Amino acid sequence: MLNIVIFGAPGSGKGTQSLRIVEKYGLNHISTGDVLRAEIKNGTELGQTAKGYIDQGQLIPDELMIDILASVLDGFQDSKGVIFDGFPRTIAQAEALKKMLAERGQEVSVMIDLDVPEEELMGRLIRRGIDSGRADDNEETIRKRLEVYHSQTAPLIDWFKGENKYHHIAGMGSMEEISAKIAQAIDSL
Ligand code: B4P
Repeated sequence: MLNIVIFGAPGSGKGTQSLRIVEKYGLNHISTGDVLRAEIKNGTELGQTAKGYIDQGQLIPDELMIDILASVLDGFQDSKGVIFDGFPRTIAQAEALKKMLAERGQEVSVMIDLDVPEEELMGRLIRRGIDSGRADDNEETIRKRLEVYHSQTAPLIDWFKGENKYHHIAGMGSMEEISAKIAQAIDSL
């Protein structure tokens, strides 16, 4: 089982690279951002709750996110492994993931940290906002998301180092160059 956590600040390339890893290794993919956006699009109660947080650049409460993740994970049958894209984003989520996988006799194989300078992140997300109209890709909300990343999500770097699962990748360069570096890290596991 290959269980990969793809990690990084907003706009670091998690979603982009996850799709490439899924294609190359045939893994299941959980993007918590995509799950929430689908709920918003379908106008569900969960979507309405999530929208309030996402539009403010805030994280959805841990208990809610952990329940969502468990139900998506339970839906995967005969899986070769999973790529966790955008989860965990807090220490509480990381601990919950460790427990959920342990209950299934599994563990995280590696956490890949896509490290991209802040000016580049801002530029990428503003461009995506213009192209896609994503409501949270505007300058004010991006700044808030970056603050939340530094205060609540970046501490996971040390947490995964403590678990001996951390792998740093410099996330500047073409999408192909970054995919090649990620594949090298996965193939060396
Ligand atoms: P996500 O959908 O996870 O969004 P993200 O972190 O903003 O983007 P990502 O990092 O995947 O973007 P990508 O690089 O692919 O989360 C959205 C919101 O949902 C969060 O703010 C939060 O509110 C909520 N949420 C999600 N998960 C949660 C959780 N676990 N707990 C609580 N709340 C949660 O793409 C960025 C752009 O860069 C794209 O346009 C792409 O084309 C471009 N790009 C990618 N690689 C590039 C490269 N090498 N060079 C140039 N451009 C590149």
